[in-house]
Amino acid sequence: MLNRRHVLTGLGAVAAARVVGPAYAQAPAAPFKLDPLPYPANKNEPHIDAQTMEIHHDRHHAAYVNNLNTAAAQGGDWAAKPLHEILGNLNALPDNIRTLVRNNGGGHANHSMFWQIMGGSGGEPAGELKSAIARDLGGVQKMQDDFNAAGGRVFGSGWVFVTVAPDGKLALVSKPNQDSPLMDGQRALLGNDVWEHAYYLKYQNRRPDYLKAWWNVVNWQKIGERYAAAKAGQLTI
Ligand code: MN3
Repeated sequence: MLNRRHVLTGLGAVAAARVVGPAYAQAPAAPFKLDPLPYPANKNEPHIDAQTMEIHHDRHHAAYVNNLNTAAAQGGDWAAKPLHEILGNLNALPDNIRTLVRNNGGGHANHSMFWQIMGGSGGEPAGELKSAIARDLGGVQKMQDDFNAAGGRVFGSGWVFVTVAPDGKLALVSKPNQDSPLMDGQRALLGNDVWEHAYYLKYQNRRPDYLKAWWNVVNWQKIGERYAAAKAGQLTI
């Protein structure tokens, strides 16, 4: 019996490893590092230009990582925890670094998710995820319309997310600055960055055009993997 149980456990672990991609199998802990873009910077052309991708990843995201490490270097046990746990317990942080960690830890988590779900060719999700979108968000077209409208309503800088609960339930949420659904103990299935740095070179003040075009570079296969990981309790960031 013992052997059989070990075999089953082993198979379960292998299956889970296949479902859960390496970038989000385990949320990172300090020292935090900037992973390279998972595709060339021009992969999202013509919808998102290579220069925007490079500046956004190599400078903006890099700055969040550096600032988060600066906060971690000030000491405390908190930095040994995985990022989703840190962001889920901001109140436990020392007062003098809480805002620094909120802004830069949120920025690191949000952008780590963001790169991963782009680099695709848009279209439509499949299978269980498509059914969940129909059930909870009124279908793909309505989800995209509502998401774009929410993105247009963000005043100043922020994000729009579709969150996923452990039971697979989806919801649309927008957040200011670099706040993350992780701060509410939730998980982001997908999200779009509506800070001007995400689109200004190509779209200037036309944020609605950017929001609409962004769906052309979404990678539904990756998002489907994130959905499966969330339902398996293994989506961290
Ligand atoms: Mn950004």
